[in-house]
Amino acid sequence: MELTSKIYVAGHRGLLGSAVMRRLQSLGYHNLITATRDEVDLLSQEQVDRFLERERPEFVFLCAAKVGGILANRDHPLDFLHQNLVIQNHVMGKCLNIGVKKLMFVSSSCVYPTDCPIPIQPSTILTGSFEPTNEGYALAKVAGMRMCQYARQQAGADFITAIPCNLFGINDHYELGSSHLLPALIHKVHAAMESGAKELEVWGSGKPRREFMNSDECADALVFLMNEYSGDEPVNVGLGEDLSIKAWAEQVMESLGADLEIRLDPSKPDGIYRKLLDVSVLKELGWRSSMSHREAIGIAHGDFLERFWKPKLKS
Ligand code: GFB
Repeated sequence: MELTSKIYVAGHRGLLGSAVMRRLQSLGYHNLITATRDEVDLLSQEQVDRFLERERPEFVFLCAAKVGGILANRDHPLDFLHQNLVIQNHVMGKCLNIGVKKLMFVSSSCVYPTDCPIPIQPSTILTGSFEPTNEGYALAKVAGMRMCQYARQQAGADFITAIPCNLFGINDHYELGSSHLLPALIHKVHAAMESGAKELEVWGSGKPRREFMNSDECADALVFLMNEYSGDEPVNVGLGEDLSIKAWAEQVMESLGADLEIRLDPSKPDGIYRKLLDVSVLKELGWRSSMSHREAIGIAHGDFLERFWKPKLKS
């Protein structure tokens, strides 16, 4: 990409899309196009077609998606399958039609089979069944990844896929019923500190392991890949290390300065036991992470206070 390239970030208000915007802007890219949901509803083929026909971007980061934590995914598989298929088909279909220079599709580590060797390599996609709690979302993401590969093979289009690990950071969702693990822990630990509660409720057995990365770091890797990688194979994006759910709870308590007793709630699902990504390709290409967990939790806590907690106290 040139600094003057016309770049469309789909989903620019979301956790990852907003981080991609910040990264592009900080690097000096200044011809960025965005559209809010009110301006262009990505669920409408007509609106997407009109927008892309008019704007004709050269590069596209497809970050727009319906996302949620384990309960939201388990309880609304229809929405996760349908909305994600529709959004990605509309954007990728029209981008093929107008002939963009390059498109990056953002997938998810939930595309991997429940039972595959750790660390997980992209070659294991579709070698086994999906984790049931996120099957709808995973099916949509696998379809998007295959669409990128077929677009390369059949149409000669430079469509690539990145597969990030679990993310958290600025513009995350903090509602306890629908959020992911890290924003939920930050919410619960902060609320307990404010109320003087002594316990922290942690769902499931506390034993599964998760790889969580700050969204700005992930965005840095995505912009790097857009410039450095053109290939058929999806590229994993992560840190190459994971922690147990219990260890994450302890890490959040330590970062926020809390000392609570963990109370496990076995009525809630554990989900997949482990999904640590093999990030050797990203490393071989030259990308390195630079943020500690403590720093990443501090950034997310600041976002939680500004956008969620303080406005809630005022209302
Ligand atoms: O981030 P998360 O919701 O989603 O993490 P997944 C779920 C894990 O954290 C389970 C435990 O083992 C939960 O039992 N956990 C403990 C909690 N306490 C909490 C809590 O308060 N809230 C939440 N949410 N979890 C997602 C998929 O799976 O992975 C998405 O649902 C997406 O589709 C994402 O692909 C990458 O890691 O299980």
